[in-house]
Amino acid sequence: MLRVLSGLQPSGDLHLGNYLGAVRNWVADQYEYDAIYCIVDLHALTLDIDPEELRSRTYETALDLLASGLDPERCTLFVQSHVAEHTRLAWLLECTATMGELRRMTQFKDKSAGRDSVRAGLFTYPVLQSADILLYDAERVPVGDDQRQHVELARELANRFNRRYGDTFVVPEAAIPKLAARVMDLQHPENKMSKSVNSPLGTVMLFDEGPDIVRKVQKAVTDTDGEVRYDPGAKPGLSNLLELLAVSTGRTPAEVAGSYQRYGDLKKDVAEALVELLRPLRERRAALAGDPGAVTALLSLGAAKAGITASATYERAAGAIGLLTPG
Ligand code: ATP
Ligand code: LTN
Repeated sequence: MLRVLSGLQPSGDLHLGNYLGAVRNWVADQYEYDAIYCIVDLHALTLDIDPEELRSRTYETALDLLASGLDPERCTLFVQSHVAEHTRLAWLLECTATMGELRRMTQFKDKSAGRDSVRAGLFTYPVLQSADILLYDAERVPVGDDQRQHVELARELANRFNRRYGDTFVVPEAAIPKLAARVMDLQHPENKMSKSVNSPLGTVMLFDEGPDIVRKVQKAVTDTDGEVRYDPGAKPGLSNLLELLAVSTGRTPAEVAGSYQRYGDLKKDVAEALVELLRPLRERRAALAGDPGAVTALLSLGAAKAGITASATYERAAGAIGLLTPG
């Protein structure tokens, strides 16, 4: 069965972009593939995060993912730091990657811009991500559009390692959705909706109450030409709304655009569709929050399962690169 792997940082509450660009597709993939999903707590250390907050967010992220529909009977869900091979393989890959290729990573450029002190981990972040992927022989990596370059790097490192040391890694491919691969901020539609940017009105959180979702959509920034038309370049705000309605109702943005004359009517239907889309998630989360022990137990089971594959791949890579097998 085809292997799928993806990861999510426990760096904040989930938003609609995370759900539509990634997590919703993870849920679908668990029914078709051998699916492994990882809460990447080590990646969250690349920016400033309070220790207590990291701990609680890691747990909350697990709850969010389960509420989104991940089913531990159908997929493996675990915390990255619970499987030591991620950092062990990352070192072998750091000795495969070059400074030049890491310097070209746009996420590094964005996240380091304007800071006078940048953590070395932020620079090597994409190498750890490559380790996450390559450890599990993943063929498919479902992510939003912003991760395209990181998955490309994982492909490049896998190929380079295989050429140098013999066939060791499966070469992965990004699976990026056709719609909603880049959900834009409702207030700043030229930017992607993001966990690490403070834009409360522009970001629809996955567990926002219905009235908050309605208010945010009503206040969404559009344009003044008054024509309902799908044109992300010229009309980013309106096109974002059209995409949101299209993805929630299984149509294309152009089809959706054809059914509206007025921005106000479109906004009303977008808000309604999002409230309905997210309602079951909110209900499931409330049910899960009552049983923290069950979630922790499930994560440790996930790590044990993931660890079996991870250690086999690591041993293979360590052997290929010439590390002496411990006796
Ligand atoms: P940050 O913006 O702080 O980097 P994030 O919101 O991008 O955080 P991540 O944990 O880095 O969150 O991303 C989890 C998944 O969600 C990734 O697959 C990413 O591609 C996807 N994703 C994030 N933002 C969006 C968005 N606005 N639209 C579509 N997909 C997104
Ligand atoms: N860098 C990703 C999170 C991430 C990931 C991964 C995604 C870490 N490891 C492995 C896919 C596969 C992000 O910021 N969204």
